[in-house]
Order: sequence, then structure tokens, then C-alpha cells
Amino acid sequence: MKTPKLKNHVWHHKMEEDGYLHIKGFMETDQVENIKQVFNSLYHKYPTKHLGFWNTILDLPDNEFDQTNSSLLSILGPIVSQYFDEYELIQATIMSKLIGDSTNCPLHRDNSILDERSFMFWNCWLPLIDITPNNGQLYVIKGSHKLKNGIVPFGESWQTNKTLDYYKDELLCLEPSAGDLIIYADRTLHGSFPNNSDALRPVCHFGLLPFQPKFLFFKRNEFNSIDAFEVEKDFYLNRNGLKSTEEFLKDYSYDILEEKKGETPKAFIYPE
Ligand SMILES: O=C(O)CCC(=O)C(=O)O
Repeated sequence: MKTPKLKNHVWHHKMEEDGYLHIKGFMETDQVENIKQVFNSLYHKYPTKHLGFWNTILDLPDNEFDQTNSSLLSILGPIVSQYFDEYELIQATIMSKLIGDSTNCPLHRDNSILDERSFMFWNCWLPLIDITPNNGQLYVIKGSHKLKNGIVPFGESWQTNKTLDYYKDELLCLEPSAGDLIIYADRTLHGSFPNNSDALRPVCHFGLLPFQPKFLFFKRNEFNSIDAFEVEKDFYLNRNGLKSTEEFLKDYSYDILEEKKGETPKAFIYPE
């Protein structure tokens, strides 16, 4: 399985075994404060229209999103390169859990964007405040990246009939401090509890792709199996992933394949 590599071999092995890793003191306090200030100014300028989370992807206009992405990447790039090899870092966001009971984020795995038969990406979660059990704590199911968690196409949520209690022996509730880094694999089961504190809970969030991955766009077909379409990296670089899958596919076939490649899209049934 091709994944990014941690330079520290012990950590890399731990990540491979557990499907998550907690790195303490990943980012200096002053850099965390800088990102927090960016968050505070953007959050007040562009208040959210959504429930649960404020997010630079959902809530910023294109120009502000691009600018924030670039400045986050310029802060993160040099730090990430101290810890990792053989990765691609293409997008970073700030995401804040809002306040109240409606902010529960149920157990799930993340959406699928790679050929998961041979590629795995890692998501990175860097809290800008200290995390406590009361303020929207992240949890992971240790080792769950090795379970058959299935492909999750964009526009769909991971489905399960199991409760969190079913996984209680492997459930790990994480308590990172501001500036620590939590890494979890694209298919690691995770979620977060409601934020019952009186403050927002902002995090910087970025994905680490393995070097030169094969990108796929997955779409459920009328027979309830999943078609996979080969796409270029650019496909996931704009904010199309948030559109409905119909629109997504339309953009894909007209804009990416016909205009850029002059081909019609070829789908193949993806083994689950
Ligand atoms: O930030 C959180 O509380 C959870 C984030 C999460 O689960 C995700 O982005 O997939």
C-alpha cells in the first residue's frame, strides 16, 4: 500500500499498525497563534450559513479561500517536510466546530478519492486550541483502517448499523494540545463529540497524499454498485467535491475529459 512516509520509522510503523498517530508539539505556539488570528478574522467576516462546522471550503468566497489555502501551505510546508517524505500536500483548510449539541460528528470514514486497492492518504488534524472531553473532542477507532470500511463516494456518508459502543475496546478519545498533530488514514473510522464548551473549536486540517497517487472519482450507479472514473489531480483541487455528484460528473465529463483530453469518460466497476 502506497502511503506518505514518516521520517521517524517507529512512528511510521505505529501509523501503519494503528491507523492514527498523535505527534506532540508539531507546530510552534506563535505559528498556531498566527493561524488562529487568520481564523478569527475570517470567521467574523464570513459567518457560517451551515450547522455544526464553519469551514474555509464552505464559507469563504473563492479568492479568500485560495489566499487562505496558500498562506496555510506556506506555513505548513516547511514543517511537514521535516516530518514526512514521499507525500503531496495540496490543500489546507481551517475548520471550526461550532457550539452546542448539534455539533456531534458521527463515526465515519472519509470520502474516497484514490484507488484504494493500492493508495492510502492521511488526514492531518491540528487543533488551534487545547482539546478537552468537553469541547468537541476527536476520537478514532484504533486499527479500523484495516477493516473493510468500503468506498465512500463524494456526496455520500459512511453507512453503518453499528453504534460507537460496538467499537468501545478500540475507541480512543484524543486530547491533543494546540499545535499537536493528529494523523489518521482516509479509511480510519473517526468522529467527534459535540462542543459543549462556550468557545469555538478551530483546527487546521490538511491531507497528505502519497507521492503521485492514482485519483479516482467514485459514483454509485443504478445497480447500487460503484463506478470509478480516472481523474486528474486538478479534479479535486477546486471545490467540486462539494457539489452534488450529478453536477460533479457533468463537470468532469464536459470540462475535464472533453475539453482537456477530448475523450468520453470511461467508467469501470470498482470492487468493494
Ligand atoms: O473536526 C472534527 O470534529 C471532525 C472532523 C472529521 O471527522 C472530518 O473532517 O472528517
